[in-house]
Amino acid sequence: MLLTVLSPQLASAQDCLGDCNGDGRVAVNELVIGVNVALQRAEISTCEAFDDGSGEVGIAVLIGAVLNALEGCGAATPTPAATATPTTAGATVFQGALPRTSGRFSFQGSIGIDGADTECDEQFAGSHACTIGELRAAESAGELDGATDTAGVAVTSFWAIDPTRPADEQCEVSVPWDYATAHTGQFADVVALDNGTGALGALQENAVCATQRWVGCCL
Ligand SMILES: [Ca+2]
Repeated sequence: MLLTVLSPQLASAQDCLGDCNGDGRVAVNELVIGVNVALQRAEISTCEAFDDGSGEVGIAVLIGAVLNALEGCGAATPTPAATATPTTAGATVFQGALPRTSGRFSFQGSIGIDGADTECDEQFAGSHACTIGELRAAESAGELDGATDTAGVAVTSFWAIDPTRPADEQCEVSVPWDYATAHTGQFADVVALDNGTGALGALQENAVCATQRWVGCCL
């Protein structure tokens, strides 16, 4: 959460940052709303004037709103706040990985993504099995270099979970990711990870579900 607040996000153009009711000035109670959204005590929908497009309230937006409150709307020229260098320990997306598994995910007594989600949440509180989109976001945030699983093994590939892909590209027989053998046309997408640089490779289609890959855990 802290890193989320500190993440350097420029506010997009707003008529007046922090002016929830559109009356042309930022009142103290409006600042309080912004702080509450930043602390995740309130939804961003409570006051869209704090939304910089990320759906969250970053510190730069809060500072901009305070400037507007002190000096009037238009005073704010939001600049990035102190940057925090993401690490896996304090990462905003990628939290770690479950041990390498076939495409028949079997965690917490449950086959498929549900069990993987539960296991991720247990190992990395609040997390779920990463989708490929989340892995790409983690890559962009520099969170994947040196990634290890819960056994301390270096991660070098991931199952590329993407619910929009066809079922037979998600190892799916009865639930997504429940197919482990190699013989009938059930495949999956996977992506390689350069563990040294944290760079993901291109999506590789038609990987056999019986092969072993990792499942990332993301927030
Ligand atoms: Ca107002």
